[in-house]
Amino acid sequence: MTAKIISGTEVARQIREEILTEVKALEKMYNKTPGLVTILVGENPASVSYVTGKQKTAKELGFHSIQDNQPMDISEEDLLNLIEKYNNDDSINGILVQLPLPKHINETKVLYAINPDKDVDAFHPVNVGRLVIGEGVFLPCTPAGIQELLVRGGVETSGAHVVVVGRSNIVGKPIANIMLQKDKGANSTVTVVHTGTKDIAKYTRMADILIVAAGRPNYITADMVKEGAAVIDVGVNRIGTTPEGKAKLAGDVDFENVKEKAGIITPVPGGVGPMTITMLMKNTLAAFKLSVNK
Ligand code: L34
Repeated sequence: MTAKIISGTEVARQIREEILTEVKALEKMYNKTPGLVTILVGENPASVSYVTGKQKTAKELGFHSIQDNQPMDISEEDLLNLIEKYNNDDSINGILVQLPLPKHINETKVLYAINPDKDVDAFHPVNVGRLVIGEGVFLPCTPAGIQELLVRGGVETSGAHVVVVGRSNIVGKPIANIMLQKDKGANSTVTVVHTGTKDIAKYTRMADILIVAAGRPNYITADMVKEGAAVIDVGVNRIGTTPEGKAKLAGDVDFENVKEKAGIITPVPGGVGPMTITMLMKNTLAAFKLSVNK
């Protein structure tokens, strides 16, 4: 079987159109648009690329958007003060601090500092807790994008066995929690495998839906995938440079071989990545609506 390829770029474009329509209507009513600040510490090339994508999309949607670049050696205290400034800024509905942060800064402390109502990443423990009990206001962007790809890709999730590879706070843990909710686009049986798992392939071969966030290029090979499975590749590995000097990207899935076996598959680039950015816009719009309805 040759898999149907779900284009995240295409699905993201549709969702952005929906967001733009709503933003225009809200602007007429309230004479303002959603405000998003993305804070970038240092100049990690991958982070620069992702944050640039976020800002470009926010501008296209008519958001009030600010890119706040800080030097690699900013102190933890100064970063916390900066977050406090945006917590108190009424024109800002969403605050995103791009991860990873430099080692001298305590990431947990930074995530705690963001007002949960402006936490469009949904990384604050309050939002993590809400998600776990099924009361999520914002869903973390990458997992929300994955769920949306499954739904719009026509994948039946109810009763499906979802196997998640990786247990990060950004992807693995939240997507596992989302998929097990008794909810539309979820209601799945969930298994999480990770570096402590014995015989990972034994589990991946059982997956109706395989979600891979391992951070290892071409880690999932065709023999690890069940015939007809839906395979969502979250990995964005930089494996070199193209002759034009651009970063060469590879997913965590051996796409060329796995696509001959899977029923549905997402590419890298152009799969989950663009969805992550678009779900950030959706969350910022939701935060804006919360603030105007207060
Ligand atoms: N705070 N930190 C915070 N929030 C997030 O949601 C993220 N993440 C992850 C890393 N750190 C974060 C992102 O934004 C990963 N991530 C992300 C965002 C966008 C893309 C990939 C990862 C993306 O647009 N990927 C493109 C290729 C971009 C390129 O060429 O570099 C794609 O098509 O996959």
